[in-house]
Amino acid sequence: MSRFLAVFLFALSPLLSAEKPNIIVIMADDLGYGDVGCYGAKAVKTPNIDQLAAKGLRFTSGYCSASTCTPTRFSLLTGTFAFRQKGTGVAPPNGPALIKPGTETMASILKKAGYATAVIGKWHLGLGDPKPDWNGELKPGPLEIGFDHCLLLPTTNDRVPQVYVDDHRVRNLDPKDPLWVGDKAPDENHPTGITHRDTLRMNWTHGHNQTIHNGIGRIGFYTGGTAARFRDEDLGDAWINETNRWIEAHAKEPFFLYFASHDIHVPRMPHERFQGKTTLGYRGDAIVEFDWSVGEIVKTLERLKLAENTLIVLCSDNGPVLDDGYVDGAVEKLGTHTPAGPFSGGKYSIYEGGTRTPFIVTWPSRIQPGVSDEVVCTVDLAASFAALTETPLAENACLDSQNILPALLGEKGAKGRDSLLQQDNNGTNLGLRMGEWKLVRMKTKGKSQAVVTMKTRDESQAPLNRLYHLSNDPAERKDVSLEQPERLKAMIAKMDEIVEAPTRN
Ligand code: NG6
Ligand code: CA
Repeated sequence: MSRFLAVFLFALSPLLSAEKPNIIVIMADDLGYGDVGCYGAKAVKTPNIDQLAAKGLRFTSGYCSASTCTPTRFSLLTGTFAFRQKGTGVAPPNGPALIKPGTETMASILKKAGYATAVIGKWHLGLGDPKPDWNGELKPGPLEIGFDHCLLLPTTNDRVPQVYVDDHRVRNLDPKDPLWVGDKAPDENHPTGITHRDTLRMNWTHGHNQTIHNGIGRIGFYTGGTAARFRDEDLGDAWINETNRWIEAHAKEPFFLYFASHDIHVPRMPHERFQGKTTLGYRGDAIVEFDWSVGEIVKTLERLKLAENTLIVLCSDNGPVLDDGYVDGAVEKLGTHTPAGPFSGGKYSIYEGGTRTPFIVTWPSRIQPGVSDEVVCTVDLAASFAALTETPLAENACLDSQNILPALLGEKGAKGRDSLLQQDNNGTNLGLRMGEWKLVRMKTKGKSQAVVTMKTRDESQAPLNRLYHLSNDPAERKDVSLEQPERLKAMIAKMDEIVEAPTRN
């Protein structure tokens, strides 16, 4: 290359390929703001996550975009709020691929930027069109929207089937024992969590009483694929083994890994070596397993001398829940632990506990350690990574993703979001944060919405629109909408504006 060309290229791109950081998004499942040590947890020790926070930026206002899994993951990858596309609530076992091929995603952006890309862990964004072909090619899926490789738990582990999807195929599937998945029992003798409840090793409280696998009732029915089925206890190890293998194979090129742990979603069944590690039951033990995974990833990066130039974002897909359908001790053994920290609500809720979660960003060679109070959200990672790698975004792509890279990197004076919309599962109920103010807009007065630090609050008399001052009242207990009619009006108008039109800046 001529010197001129080199100088020209250098001027054009301050981030030459050698300097491009590797990017790892570690997304926990149902991990609450108060569930880890560096956010105040005492009953469970998370040394690896705490170490990450000590070396990077710990956000006190880091959010996921929805209070359930599928919509948060949809908007994480597409940079567009899930409520803009119908059918993006919690995906069923035979649900189709929700992100259509050709959609710009975090993975396709980084692939264009020259990254090797992979997703390892829980998918829960549907496979196939119009439904998954479990015995054939499972596509479209991650490989059709920018990932080079995937090893997946196809839905979520309380839903069938318990098999790994390796690129386009179910791993270890014996063609002589085809896998069948359906939403009705295949025959009247099919054992279920209802007919064989006394054989279960983890009882159910609601739902989760259809096909039984590994002594645990699930949502949905399946038969066959016996050799392909995994043990719940082995999931954490499977993700780490694959991660180590994949990172080693791509150590010499920039890579992007979306590491989607299943911890600490139900059924909580951590590996035997983590069982009993906390006083909180399997929910706490699964947090320890998650923390172990984080430590293993960091260790691998250090061993391969990649740690300095790897940007890691650690986040969660929604807030915490105790009883999510199984009897696993989470309720009985809670003690004084506060999974949502100082906030109200949790999973399914539009209160802060539903979406304000641990959010840590590290990049040792670039980020100064510290704590940031800037408002940042998982929906913004797509546009921010596009900016980081200088990849232009198409007009119709990542419609709600704002480039907040300087705030994510903790640059001096850098601002996060001015306003942030939050949705529940289907976007029926919405929240809007603007500075210290929070508008909660209910369409329905659901019981699950009204949870104060995991306890039910009677909201039968509450108005549908409520206003809270978050620094005075982080638990959103004192509605000030009557005292602040002008502010209420302005925030409702702002919410309408965001709902009607995308918000990319
Ligand atoms: C709910 C399930 C819950 C969990 C959730 C999805 C019942 C009664 N409840 O419908 O257990 O699976 O969906 O969780 O079936 S998420 O984190 O993947 O969004
Ligand atoms: Ca979740």
